[in-house]
Amino acid sequence: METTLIILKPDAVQRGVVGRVVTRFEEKGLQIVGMKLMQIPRATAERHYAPHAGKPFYDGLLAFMTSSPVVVMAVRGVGAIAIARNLMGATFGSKAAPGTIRGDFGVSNAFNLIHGSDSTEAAHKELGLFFAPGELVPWTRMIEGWVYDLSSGTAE
Ligand code: IDP
Ligand code: MG
Repeated sequence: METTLIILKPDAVQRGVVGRVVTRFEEKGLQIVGMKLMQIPRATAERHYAPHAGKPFYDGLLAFMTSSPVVVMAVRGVGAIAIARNLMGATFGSKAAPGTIRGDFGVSNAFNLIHGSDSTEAAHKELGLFFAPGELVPWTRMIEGWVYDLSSGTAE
């Protein structure tokens, strides 16, 4: 099982598509184990996007991400990091395939609705940036045995 950090960016909140985007994760079978509305402090955005520091789009990205509230989610499942990235689609809305969140909801390069961690290391770091210990809720999902084949003893 993996847990990944998802951010519904300011454009998703302002455009009123939070519910429709969250639904995609629920419908897929991923489990929400953390969720909150927040305005990202500048220092948190800088740490989150540190790998992009110095790139031409970095300053604009920080301004965008701190400009208006976001919804942050912790999402759990077998292979959740890669599944979430596939649900999101390619980085630029103009290039993202139909059927993906970015492909269906946006056309912009920067305003692409959603962030998802891209590796286990990134997920660990980013979950720690946005959720305090105790804010993640490890609840038992009663339909687990219909989302996964549990007959071998592990979720498949
Ligand atoms: P990702 O979000 O698909 O992982 P990254 O390359 O990590 O894409 O870039 C982080 C974010 O920075 C993107 O989601 C997008 O909002 C923004 N971004 C990336 N490249 C560009 C660009 O060339 N122009 C404008 N914004 C960009
Ligand atoms: Mg990235």
